[in-house]
Amino acid sequence: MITLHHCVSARSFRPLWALEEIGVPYELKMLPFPPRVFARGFKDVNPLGTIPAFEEDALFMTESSAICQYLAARYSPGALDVAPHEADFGRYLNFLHFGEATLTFPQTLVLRYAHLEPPERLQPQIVDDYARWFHARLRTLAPLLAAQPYLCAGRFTAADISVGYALMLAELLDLSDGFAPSIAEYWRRLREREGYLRAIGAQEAAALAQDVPTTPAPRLRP
Ligand SMILES: N[C@@H](CCC(=O)N[C@@H](CS)C(=O)NCC(=O)O)C(=O)O
Repeated sequence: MITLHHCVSARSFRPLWALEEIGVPYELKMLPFPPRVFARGFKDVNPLGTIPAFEEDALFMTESSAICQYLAARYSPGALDVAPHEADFGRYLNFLHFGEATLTFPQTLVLRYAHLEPPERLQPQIVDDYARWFHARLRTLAPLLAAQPYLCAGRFTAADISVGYALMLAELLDLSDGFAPSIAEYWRRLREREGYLRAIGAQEAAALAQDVPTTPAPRLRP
C-alpha cells in the first residue's frame, strides 16, 4: 500500500497528481504547512521535516520528482514513463528534474520571503530577484510549447507533472501574469486533465476529512 504525506498544494502535489493520473490506490495523510512548525511529530516519519514523504512497504522517498519518476516507471510504462529505448528518454529526465531543480527552487525563495516569514523578515529584494530568475528560466520553454502540446515523447508524461506543478505554484504566488502565451496555454491544457482535477478534489476532500486548512500556507510564527 502506498502512503503519501501531503500539504495542500505543496510539492507533494506532484506525486498526488501522478497517483491520480495512473489510478493506483493510495492513502493520503494531510499535514498543515509547514509541518516542522505545525505538526512536529511528523519528524518521526521524515527527519527532514519536508513533504512529500512517500511510503510503499519498506520504501521511503522524499523527492517529489523522483517519486513521480518511480511511479511512472513502475506503474505507467509507455504512458507517464519514457523508457530508455525511446528517443526522448534523456529529454524526459531533463524536464522531470528541471521542474524541481531549476523552476521550483527560485519559487521557494519567493514563497518564503513574500508570504511565509513574519512581516519584519520579509525581503522584497529577494522576492523580486528570484521572481525574475523563475521567469527567465521558464521562458526557455516557450518556443518548445508553442510547437508541441507536451514537453517530450509526443504525450503527457511525468515530466509535464513536474513542470506543471511549478506552473501551479507560480499561480499561487501571483507569478503567472508573466507566462508567455504558449506557457499559459500549456498550463490551461494541464489544468483541464481529469487526473489533475481528481488530485485537486482528493486533497480538498482529505484536508476537510482530516481537519487541515484547505488553503495553502499560513505565515510562519515568529
Ligand atoms: N526537493 C524536494 C523539496 C521538498 C521540500 O522542501 N518541500 C517543502 C514543501 S513544498 C517543505 O516541506 N517545506 C517545509 C519546510 O521547509 O519546513 C522535493 O522536490 O520534494
